[in-house]
Amino acid sequence: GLSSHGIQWFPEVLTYNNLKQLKEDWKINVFRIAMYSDAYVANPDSIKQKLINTVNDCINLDMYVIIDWHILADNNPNTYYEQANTFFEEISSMYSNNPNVIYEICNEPNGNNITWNNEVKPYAEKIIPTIRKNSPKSLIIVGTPDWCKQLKPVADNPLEFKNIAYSCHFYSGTHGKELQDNIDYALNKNICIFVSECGLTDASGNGNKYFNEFDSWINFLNNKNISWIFWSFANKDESSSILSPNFPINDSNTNI
Ligand code: DCB
Repeated sequence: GLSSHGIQWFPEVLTYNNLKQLKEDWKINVFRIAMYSDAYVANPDSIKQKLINTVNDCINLDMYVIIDWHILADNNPNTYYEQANTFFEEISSMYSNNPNVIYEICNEPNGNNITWNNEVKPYAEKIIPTIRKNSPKSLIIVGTPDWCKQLKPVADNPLEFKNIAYSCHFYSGTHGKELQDNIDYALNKNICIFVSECGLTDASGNGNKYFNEFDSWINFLNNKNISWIFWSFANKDESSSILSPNFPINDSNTNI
């Protein structure tokens, strides 16, 4: 699948026509909507409306759609816990029991003092019941510490809910065997891993493109039946964007 960039920055490319081409020509079957938590908190109504429009487009195209509460600069998922809880309460009652919709409750917890046991797991233990009350069987993806690379503490102390996947993110210019070993460690403990974001640049989302390293990552994931989503469907002037900066975003006849 593909991930949007922050929908507060690149909303224009998220049209029904573009999503349809991604499904029919690019053969994606899942689209991730990155809704940055700090942008949502600053401007909830308009950001949420853009998210809802895109979720509906993906459902109408019969794709999976991931609603990504994209924490990043806020490091700790508990920073905006109240807002996250209200958001997931509302959105999961709106899409109650819809099998297309997948919930990703915190993009990338990060920072040296943000641990699985003390910060991320307690957050997940509060948000998951909020979603499950409205939509008992929905798949929920939970972020892991250190920008979704620290899988061992998770595998040693997993959540006690069903239908949970844990996210692992890689950028092939920066991350390699060490992170793959973490995935193997988790799989050996029967932990479900979902690569809800990855790229072929370095971890900044810019710089050179590392195609060979990316291909070997995809072989690794395919061998283990792990789903992956590419960052990003945007026309930002950076090497992780799949559209060029001069992509004609306002032309509904454009072929991607
Ligand atoms: C993740 C974030 C995602 C970020 C990409 C590339 O961050 F989930 O939001 O996207 O990976 O860094 C970038 C955009 C830029 C934007 C920037 C800030 O491409 O256009 O300016 O977000 O919003 C990661 C992933 C891994 C690591 C670090 C970061 N890592 N990070 O392993 O160190 O620092 O954001």
